[in-house]
Amino acid sequence: MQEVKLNVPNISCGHCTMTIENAGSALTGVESISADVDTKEVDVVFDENTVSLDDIKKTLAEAGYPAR
Ligand SMILES: [Cu+2]
Repeated sequence: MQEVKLNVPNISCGHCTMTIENAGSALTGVESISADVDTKEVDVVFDENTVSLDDIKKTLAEAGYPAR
């Protein structure tokens, strides 16, 4: 299991955090995902044998929230 903190500059409200969390947790291998509107950070815990960090970043970008 691996944990990363992503910086996602365009988180602006609670709806954004919900969109990110829903998109991320729909990915197989993502154990937990939590977005913070104040810090604009997304904490992701994932199984690196099942899903790659690139896949997670791609999914978030497709949802409209590219990580920096
Ligand atoms: Cu928003």
